[in-house]
Amino acid sequence: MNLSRRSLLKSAAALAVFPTLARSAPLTLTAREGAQLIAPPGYPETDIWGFDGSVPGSPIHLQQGERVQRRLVNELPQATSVHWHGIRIDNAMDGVPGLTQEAVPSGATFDYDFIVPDAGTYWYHAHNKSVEQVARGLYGPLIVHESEAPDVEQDLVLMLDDWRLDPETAQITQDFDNGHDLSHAGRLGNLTTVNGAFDPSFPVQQNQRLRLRLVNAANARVFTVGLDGMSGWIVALDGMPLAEPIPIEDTFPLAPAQRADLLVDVLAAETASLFSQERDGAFGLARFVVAGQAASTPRAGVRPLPPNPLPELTDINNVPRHEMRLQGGAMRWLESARIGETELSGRELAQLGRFWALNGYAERPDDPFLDASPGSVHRIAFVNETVFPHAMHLHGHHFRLILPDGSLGPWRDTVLVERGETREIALVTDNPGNWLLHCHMLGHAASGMMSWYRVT
Ligand SMILES: [Cu+2]
Repeated sequence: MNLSRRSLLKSAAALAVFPTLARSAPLTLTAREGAQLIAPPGYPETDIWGFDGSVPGSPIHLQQGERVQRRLVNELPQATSVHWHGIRIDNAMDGVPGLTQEAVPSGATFDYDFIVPDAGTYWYHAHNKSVEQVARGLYGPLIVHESEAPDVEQDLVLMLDDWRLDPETAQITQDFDNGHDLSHAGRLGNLTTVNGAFDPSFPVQQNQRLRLRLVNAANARVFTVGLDGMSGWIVALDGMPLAEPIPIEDTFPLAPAQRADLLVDVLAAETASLFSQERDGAFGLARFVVAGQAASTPRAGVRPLPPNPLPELTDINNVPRHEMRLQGGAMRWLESARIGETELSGRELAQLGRFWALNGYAERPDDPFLDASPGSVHRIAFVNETVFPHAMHLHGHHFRLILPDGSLGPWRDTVLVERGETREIALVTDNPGNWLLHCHMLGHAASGMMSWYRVT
């Protein structure tokens, strides 16, 4: 083909007139209303808000090190944003209104563009008015695959949620700012789902090995997860592989926002199940219906997943230790706390819907809780002075738990701090930016448990 200078100029002009045709159109993630059967069969569909109109929202699957590009399109009647939970991300893409970006108004868009450095099980969710928006269904899975995936027959993402529905209409009750919930355990529901469905079933074969990627997307419920008819190992927590997989011998807690990757073998001849053990008994979350045999015996043993490129963190002696006291809530009512530099009484705070505080602040303070230089090591002690558990989440970094004997435990991004307990963590602040630090019981975050730290 022989292009004249004139036709070259013409095509250049065409590119200028239709620039979007010259580039590939961005992939979109549309936050919008939808309807879905959440409740058991026989109930009407529930009106939800979802990414691309469903709950969970569109799954995002990538290879480790790949780039995520999504144009958030907000078709909701409220401003929103997206937080990519557990991704050690570029700060500007972290999705926190007022800290890393402005909330995206109705009808507007925002382009997210970042690299995923770590393989594992992550999730994304709305981060504006989260107590309402996540409760309405604005979350989805973000799965980053290892270059060498473990040998399994099925890789299943199971997003656990807890809904408060009107038992007559199956519609979401809209009491998101209910003071009783905010000041107690948070918004606990009356219906649990996996992947937006009540008691779903998955076809399996006996002696199949499954990877179960559990994600707790609930506002406030700590699931106490157990397996029946399956046995196996926890191989990753909050996305990060365990150096030594933990055999599952009992139930284990999965707090809001936490993830656990399991490798399990199906032992049952008919039905296996995933359940949650609550105070008043166990209830089923999902069933695994067995049809046929994959092998005559289960596989032997398990190997750890390949490690992620986390910073070196071995010596935590002689590093600064920062205390964060978790305060307030029912039965430990705040006497006073600050909003900005104004000290308010507990009564005044309650009138503003504030029931909790972190180190005396009932709102994200102007100054960071921790001002860290890049690459420095810090210990944070969460001192729970309340009578409720809290799931403390750091944006931007994973941290290591410090075990009671002082040794370093698994990497996590969310730590469950039980009532009256002190949990210590250690981290290397290697990711510059302004990072949120908050309770992931979303009602607690909305009513005071918000702070932040800075790496500059
Ligand atoms: Cu909390």
